[in-house]
Amino acid sequence: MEISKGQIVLKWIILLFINCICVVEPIGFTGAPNSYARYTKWNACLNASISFEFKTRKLTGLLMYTDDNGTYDFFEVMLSGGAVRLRLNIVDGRDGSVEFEAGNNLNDNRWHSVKITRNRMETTLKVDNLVDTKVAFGSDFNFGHLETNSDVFFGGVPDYHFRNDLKSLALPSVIFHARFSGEIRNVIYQNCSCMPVRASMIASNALDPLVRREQCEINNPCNGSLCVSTDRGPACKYVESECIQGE
Ligand SMILES: *[C@@H]1O[C@H](CO)[C@@H](O)[C@H](O)[C@H]1NC(C)=O
Ligand SMILES: *[C@@H]1O[C@H](CO)[C@@H](O)[C@H](O)[C@H]1NC(C)=O
Ligand SMILES: *[C@@H]1O[C@H](CO)[C@@H](O)[C@H](O)[C@H]1NC(C)=O
Ligand SMILES: *[C@@H]1O[C@H](CO)[C@@H](O)[C@H](O)[C@H]1NC(C)=O
Ligand SMILES: [Ca+2]
Repeated sequence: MEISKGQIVLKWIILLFINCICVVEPIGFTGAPNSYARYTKWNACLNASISFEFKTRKLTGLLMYTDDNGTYDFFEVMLSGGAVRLRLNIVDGRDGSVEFEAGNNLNDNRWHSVKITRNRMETTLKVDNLVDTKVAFGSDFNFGHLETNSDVFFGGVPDYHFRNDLKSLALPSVIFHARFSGEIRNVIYQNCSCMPVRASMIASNALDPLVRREQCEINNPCNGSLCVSTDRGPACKYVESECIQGE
């Protein structure tokens, strides 16, 4: 009896210790000119989703942007006046864009989650527990072409687009938005597959040097399950296949 009690205490001490050395660092954005983080391509097929969490004290800033390399299609997620605003175009044609908005007072320096889910012509924006759903009418619901689509940018888009390659942006106005200042973590794609996966940052510029890599990227303790950064360290989350039977 005494031994097992001691073992339990020891277990707790070890657990606490592990938690203390595994403090999760999110990705820190300074809001400096030309600051951004570049993530792997999102395969935004007809029923894909993308989600992330952010934390900020600022009312405005570009959260996420990806497009089809200058033709028509784009996803732009802004923090605007403390609300999340999503603008997207998936139907070919300049006037096919749809706008969503959800949340308010999100500049409270607490974590907020954003999830965009596609279902053919219908897209849903979920911010924390608030949902906005819109339908894009048109003929072509494919998001560009996977081979030529851009990577996914968080916090800003690189300046080189501005200097000599404005034509390669489907939504050129994206370069004029304020850079995001705050933190972002848990960028997760449902990448045209049945299971959600963590996306990795592949390049960055002018990020906070002290807050650059999530613990889940440095040392992912989850084998098979999804690693999710929380304030107390990395957590392994069992995820169900998101595939709808018969779809
Ligand atoms: C994007 O478009 C530009 C022309 O505007 C082209 O030079 C470049 O190769 C394209 N990028 C990709 C990845 O296809
Ligand atoms: C998502 O899929 C695309 C295309 O297959 C691939 O290039 C990209 O690396 C994938 N991203 C992740 C996070 O798996
Ligand atoms: C990870 O899980 C697989 C099966 O799900 C198992 O075969 C493997 O041994 C596990 N690896 C570790 C390091 O736990
Ligand atoms: C998305 O559609 C593809 C092709 O129809 C299907 O294989 C996949 O299971 C679907 N994924 C989800 C999450 O419903
Ligand atoms: Ca399209």
